[in-house]
Amino acid sequence: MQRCLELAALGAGNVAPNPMVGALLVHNDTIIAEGFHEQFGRAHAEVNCINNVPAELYQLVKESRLYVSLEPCNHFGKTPPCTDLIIKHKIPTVVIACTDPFEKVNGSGIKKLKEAGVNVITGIMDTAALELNRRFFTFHKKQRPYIILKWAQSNDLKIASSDHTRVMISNELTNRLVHKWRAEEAAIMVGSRTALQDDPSLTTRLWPGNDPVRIVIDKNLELPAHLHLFDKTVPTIILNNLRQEEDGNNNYYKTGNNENIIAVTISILRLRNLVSLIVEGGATLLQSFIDLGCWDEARVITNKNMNIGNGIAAPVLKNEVLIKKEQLLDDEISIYRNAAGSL
Ligand code: AOF
Ligand code: ZN
Repeated sequence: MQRCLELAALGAGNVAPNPMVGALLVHNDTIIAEGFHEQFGRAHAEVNCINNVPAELYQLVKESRLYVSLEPCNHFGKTPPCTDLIIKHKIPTVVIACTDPFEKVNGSGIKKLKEAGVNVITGIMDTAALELNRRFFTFHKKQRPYIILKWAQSNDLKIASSDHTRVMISNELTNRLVHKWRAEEAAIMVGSRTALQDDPSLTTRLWPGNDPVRIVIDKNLELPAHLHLFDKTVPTIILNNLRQEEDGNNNYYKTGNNENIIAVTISILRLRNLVSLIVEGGATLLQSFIDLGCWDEARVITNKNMNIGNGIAAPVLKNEVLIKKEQLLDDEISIYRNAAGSL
C-alpha cells in the first residue's frame, strides 16, 4: 500500500478535482504490474495497472491481489466502473486503503465487489491515504474546499507597515516555495485592500504548474482596472455587490449585501468543483476564516531578521497544532493544522 501511495502521488497537479490513486497487482510476493491515475478525465489507476500486466504474465492475474489506495469506483463517470473491470478479470482479492466518499461511489464499489465474491480488505494505511488526498476527502466529506491560510510576518508579528505600503518580508527562495504552493491548489483568494496595496498577480510564474483560479473581494467595484488581478490571463472571480457577468476571464459574481463572504466563496468553489483554496491575505480576511474555524492548514512565514515596528498586526490562529517547522535562509516556515480538522 505504501507503494500504491507513492504511485498515486505521481498524479499530483494533474488529476484534481479527482483524487490521486495508485494500484498494483501482487502475485505471491511479487509485484507484476503497477498503475496510477495520471490525468483528469483519463483512465483510473486500476485500468492502467491491469493494462500494464506483461502479456506473458496475464494468466497470473486471476491468482493475484489488487492493491488500490482508494475504493474502486462503481459508476459511469468519464470512465466505466473499475469494479466491473476487476470482476471481469477475476481478481480474487482487493486490498483498499479507504472508501471513496464521492456520492456516486461511497461504499457501493466495495459492496459490488463483495457481492461478486471478491475478497475485500479495507483500512490498510488509511491515515496516510486520507492525508495524501486531504483536499478531495475534505471536499466530499465536509462539502467545502480544503482551506489553507498563508501569510508572511516580521519577527514582531506584523504583515505590513502602518501606512499599508508593501514590505517584502519573505526572501526569494521562500517566494519560489509559495509559487509551488499556489500550483498545488485549485483557487487562491485575497481581500480588496491586499489587491490594491500589493497589486499581486497570484500566479505560479516562479514554479512550473497551473495557476489557481483567482478570487478577489471588490464590494463596490472600486479597485482600479490596471491591477494585475484583472489582466484576464487567469480565470478570476470578482465578488461584488453590483455586477453579475463574464468579461473574458473576469467573472463578476454578485453577492447579496449582507451575505457572509466566506460562505459565498465556499458555495462558488463547490459549484465549480474547485477542491482547495489558499488564502493569501490580508489580515482581516485571514482572521475571518480563523474566527469561523473555517480553515484546515496555516502556513506562516516569519522573517526572524526583520522588525516592522508600527504596522498591521498579523492574524492570530486559534486551535492550531504545529506540525512542521523549517528554515529557508532568514525565514522560518511554520505549518499548522486546525485541531478540529480531522477527516
Ligand atoms: C477509482 N480509481 O484511479 C480514481 C477514482 O469522471 P471519472 O470517471 O474519472 O470518475 C471520477 C471519480 O472516480 C472521482 O470523483 C472519484 O470518486 C473516483 N476516482 N476511482 O476507482 C481511480 N481516480
Ligand atoms: Zn475507477
